[in-house]
Amino acid sequence: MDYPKTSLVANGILAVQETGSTNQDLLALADSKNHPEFFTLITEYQTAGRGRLDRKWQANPGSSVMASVLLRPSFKDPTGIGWLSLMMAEAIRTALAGLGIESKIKWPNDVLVGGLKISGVLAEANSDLSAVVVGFGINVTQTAKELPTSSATSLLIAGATSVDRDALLAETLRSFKDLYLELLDAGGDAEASALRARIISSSATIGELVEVSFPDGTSAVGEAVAIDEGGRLQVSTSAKTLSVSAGDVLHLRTAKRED
Ligand code: BT5
Repeated sequence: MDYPKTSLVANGILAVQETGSTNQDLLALADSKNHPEFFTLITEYQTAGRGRLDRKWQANPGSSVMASVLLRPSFKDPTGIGWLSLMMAEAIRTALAGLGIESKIKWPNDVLVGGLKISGVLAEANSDLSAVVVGFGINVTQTAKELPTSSATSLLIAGATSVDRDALLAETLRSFKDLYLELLDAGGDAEASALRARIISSSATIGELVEVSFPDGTSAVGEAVAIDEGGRLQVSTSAKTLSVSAGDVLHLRTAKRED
């Protein structure tokens, strides 16, 4: 498939029919320094699509938008990097709103429609943090049977038929670029760029009773009360307020309603 609209927004694109993982490929390309910021790698199918924590992202050929964008952040404030996944989720939310689909952001990297996951974002950096790749998948034409889990949904299921995947990707990148350049102008300070306020107003997680599962296997239950200046989720438990930078979040009231 061709991506003429995306070409106008990205700073160079490469669209491949199939690959292992666009994030993995773009991280490898980033090291050569030949590719500029906003260079975008797109594919129709991934054989080893990555989620966080060694999980998989699965989508059948041609069913989705799957792409990774290259950034070379020069924030004076390193907390800026913590915001990149949320920023892409907000850009996707904005692009979906343009199609008439209301969505919310589930901290740290999901976009939900009606409580179900329509999109996931994965930001990965190279070892010296000189390049960051932000990859995302948006489910477009999958039927319920074609989706990998019952907690997933697609634009088709949400009622948006005949979606132009090129236009959706172009709008997502346009919106991301605006947010990123604002954050850059503010030196990486999410407060000054109003990014934090915007993410909070789009959040499905703030105000929820959540169970956070940490990468070390421990977990905690509390109310998600805020997102701090570094993009970390603040969870108020009976003992103390936790500042969570990495973990999985289960919205307990929603999970109960779905039982
Ligand atoms: C994510 O991880 O949601 C990040 C997904 C990022 C995918 C993009 S595609 C382009 C780029 N290249 C890559 O290799 N990756 C990025 P996480 O929060 O860990 O969620 C993973 C979980 O989401 C899986 O364990 C499944 O339960 C679920 N899942 C997998 N495929 C899905 C899909 N198509 N729709 C909804 N949920 C899915």
